[in-house]
Amino acid sequence: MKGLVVKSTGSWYKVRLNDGKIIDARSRGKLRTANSRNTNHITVGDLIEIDETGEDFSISKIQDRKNYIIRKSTKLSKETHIIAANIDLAIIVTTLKEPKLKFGFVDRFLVTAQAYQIPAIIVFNKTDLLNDKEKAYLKDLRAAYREIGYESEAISVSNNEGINKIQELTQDKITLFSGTSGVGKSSLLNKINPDISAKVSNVSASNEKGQHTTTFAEMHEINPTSFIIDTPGLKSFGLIDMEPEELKDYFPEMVRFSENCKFGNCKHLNEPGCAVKPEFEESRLPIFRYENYVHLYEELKALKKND
Ligand SMILES: Nc1nc2c(ncn2[C@@H]2O[C@H](COP(=O)(O)OP(=O)(O)O)[C@@H](O)[C@H]2O)c(=O)[nH]1
Ligand SMILES: [Mg+2]
Ligand SMILES: [Zn+2]
Repeated sequence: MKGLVVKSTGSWYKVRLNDGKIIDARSRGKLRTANSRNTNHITVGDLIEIDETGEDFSISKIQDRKNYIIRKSTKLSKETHIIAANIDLAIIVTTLKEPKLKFGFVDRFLVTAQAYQIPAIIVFNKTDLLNDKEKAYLKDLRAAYREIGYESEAISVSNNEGINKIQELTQDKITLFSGTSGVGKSSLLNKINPDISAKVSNVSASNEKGQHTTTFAEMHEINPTSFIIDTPGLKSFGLIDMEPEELKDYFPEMVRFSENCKFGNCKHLNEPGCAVKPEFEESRLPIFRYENYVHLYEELKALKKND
């Protein structure tokens, strides 16, 4: 029998069989996939084979993954967690306020998606909370991301705005929802399919921090061909193992201009004849992206030192 892992709790897994039935299965010993590093744990999104012995189901094989996404347990930690596998689309859900926009998180996630070649889009939720000035700011921000190469949507789950568009985008796909807690991932899921009833947290106005209500990534069936993976409220999101020199390759706007740099290995920091840095400095590309690049570069450098 073949199935799709929809939830992983460590030793037990919820598996969706091809006929739509959900069963509990156990993993049998150590399983390896061909393209795994330290990520040979069964994860949400894995396509697996199942043996049935009496009442028991055990996972006997993981199919090779098309892709997978991991995160560091904490920013500077070496320990990695695999979040999900076989993702068709990554949606980073965020807000301008309640909670306040965390640029770092957005770009960090975009870098990760880029590194794994997973198409990514940004969804700005809670537009109902924005005044005219903030709406104008969001418009500029979305234009900046579009210029770089990332599409985005502005939605309001509360006001039912833009939900159809998200339904369209996620149809016939396995989509990963990511974003800090409190931005409305579970609310959006429930709106897309009211049968799901994912737990919605309360964001207290005083600290603007969402509560931590989801612990494990879980895949929800929207319809028999569309699935959405809700991820735990990630506070920090460490970069995957990569060389600091590699980071520039995951900023598509840098790749676009880098062929005009004097040096082939230009990191666009302080090298002479760099064609990329002036694009940001002279405002043809958004400077916040460059600042986030430098920040992430320093972080990767620091990680190397700790080795
Ligand atoms: N004003 C407003 N609040 C929203 C919207 N969407 C979700 N919320 C609220 O934001 C809080 C956190 O939502 P939740 O779905 O649990 O966020 P998650 O942590 O990302 O899953 C809840 O109180 C929701 O009611 C929205 O579009 N507008
Ligand atoms: Mg949630
Ligand atoms: Zn350069």
